[in-house]
Amino acid sequence: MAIRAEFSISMSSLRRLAVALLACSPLACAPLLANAQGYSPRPQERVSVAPVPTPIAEPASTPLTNLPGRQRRSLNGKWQALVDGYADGIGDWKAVWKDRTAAGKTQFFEYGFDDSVTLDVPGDFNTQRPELTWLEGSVWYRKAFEYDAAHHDGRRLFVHFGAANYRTDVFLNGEKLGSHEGGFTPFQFELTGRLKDGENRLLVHVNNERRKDGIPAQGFDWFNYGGLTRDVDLVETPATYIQDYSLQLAPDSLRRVDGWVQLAGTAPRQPVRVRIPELGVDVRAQAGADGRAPLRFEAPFALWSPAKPKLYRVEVSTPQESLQEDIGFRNIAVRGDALLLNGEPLFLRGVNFHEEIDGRRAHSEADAQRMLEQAKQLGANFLRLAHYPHSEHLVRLADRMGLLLWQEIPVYQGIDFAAAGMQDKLEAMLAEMIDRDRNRAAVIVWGVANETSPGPARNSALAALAQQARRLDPTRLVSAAFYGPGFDGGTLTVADPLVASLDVVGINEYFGWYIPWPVEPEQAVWKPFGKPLLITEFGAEARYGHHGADDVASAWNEEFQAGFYRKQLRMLARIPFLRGTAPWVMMDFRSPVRMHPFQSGYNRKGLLSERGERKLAWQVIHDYYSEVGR
Ligand code: GCB
Repeated sequence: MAIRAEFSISMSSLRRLAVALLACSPLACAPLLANAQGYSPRPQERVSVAPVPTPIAEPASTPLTNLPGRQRRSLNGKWQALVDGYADGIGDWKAVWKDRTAAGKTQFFEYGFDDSVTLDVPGDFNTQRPELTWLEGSVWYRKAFEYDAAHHDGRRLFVHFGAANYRTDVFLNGEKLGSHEGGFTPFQFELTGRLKDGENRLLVHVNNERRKDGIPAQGFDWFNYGGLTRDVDLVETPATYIQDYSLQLAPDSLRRVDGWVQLAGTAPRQPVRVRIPELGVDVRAQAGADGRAPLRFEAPFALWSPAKPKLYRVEVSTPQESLQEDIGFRNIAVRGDALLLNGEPLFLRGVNFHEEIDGRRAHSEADAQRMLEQAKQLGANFLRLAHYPHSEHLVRLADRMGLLLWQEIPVYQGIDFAAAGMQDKLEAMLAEMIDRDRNRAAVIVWGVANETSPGPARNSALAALAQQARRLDPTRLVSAAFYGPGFDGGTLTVADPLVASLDVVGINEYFGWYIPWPVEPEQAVWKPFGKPLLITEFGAEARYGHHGADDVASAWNEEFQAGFYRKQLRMLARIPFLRGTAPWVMMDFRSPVRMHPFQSGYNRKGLLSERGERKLAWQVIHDYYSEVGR
């Protein structure tokens, strides 16, 4: 399987060249050739302009959780946009970030937002204008908003981004607020004290070039949608505010919450109160100098489960602020190789999803609704969100619809674990994912990696991440998806030191597609891990509407794919410690590395076509899920 990783990287470089030579408009080709150094004119032209200081990045504040429960103003909608082919505007010379307006007829700036195109936020930029289809480069976004200083006196204001892919620099009125790296997790900057009365302008530079030291790195099997892909909000808080809280059942209990509330601000020693009126819970605690208020209480919860996704209205308050949201209470645990939900054995009838719908990055609650309904129709109770945190809308909806989730960070295949600063980036990304969703009952597994190869730097990095996940959230399971098993002395197993650090083992297993069957399915013997096993991926390609014999893989037909799954299920039925399966994948999805004529830029392992048409394999899995674990 390691060969597959290299293959996809070299194929993607080839794709870039092919695209550059054959398909691009000059605009889209530019970033393929750029090395992001930026273009500068000849030195004598420079001297006539006063040097502009390089903006200094400031650390972002920790993103606020429970955004829907806060006082906020959406900045979604049309943003003015400039396409910066060579990522030239970020430097001191072009300095697009200064958002200058020419004074008089003799001053010229070679950029301008006033008559620029607009892009919808949220939304990837690639699918909004044909000339941006293949863009892997920089786009500048601008949005003006009004601020009334008198009205907001004593309050704090933050600009919060649900996600932006991949690297983002944010400026307010020509001053840098900070930068963020990572395409799928929220981040924010504080605006307090920097706002003008009246009109203010936010400028956001988003660059989606794939990077060798990125997470994910340069080779991955999905479309690299760039831009402001999720909601943008202005959020207002009191001077000392509720930053986050954890209200979940303790790992060893079906009644007890071991939680905390975290305050941030200048006066963190404040009384804190948590109420769940429906249960008569009214708990008070005191935050210390670090703003942390630990709390513990018991209540006769009706436990959340896929069959009954009960949510309680919870109120968290301080004397200055009161936040409400709906929270479910459930317990997920591992005992030996058993997986237990609320103390009962659980089988995960799963399916994998990418965050894509109608050939674009999905981002809204309506998108999530369509995706989750498909999972329900299949008979699934579990989704693996591949290969990055999906939008908060989807996670909250899963809470309401009773779907369990595996959520992972995009630690995918060829990560350069030894790169400078990599561990910090990994830890920041993991924390951003956990901080956003730690109160969502639906989420039961934090995934720390997908298909990474053992080695000293990787082993220690991922073991540390697994520990960090437990430290940040002791109420959920930690896992990773491994390259599919080796055949060792007659038994199938994964020999990887990382297994020891995980609660659950995930295996991506492609016998009959990438890997010839090592034995007949009925003869396959799997070595126990002493932990639950999930087959986190298995799948084969078929183009919807193509029919033929079920034993001819090269025909890419539906019968072959359905037969592939039937054969797989014969093997899976014989693994005593199997606790769940997730076919790869729910829907065909865009992937530039897929170059077979039947693929034409799509990974075609979907049970559904990209338009939602059911392939024969859908019925095979549907039938299986109407029986297994019921
Ligand atoms: C995998 C990867 C997934 C790919 C899939 C495939 O193992 O985890 O991202 O899309 O295989 O179709 O090759």
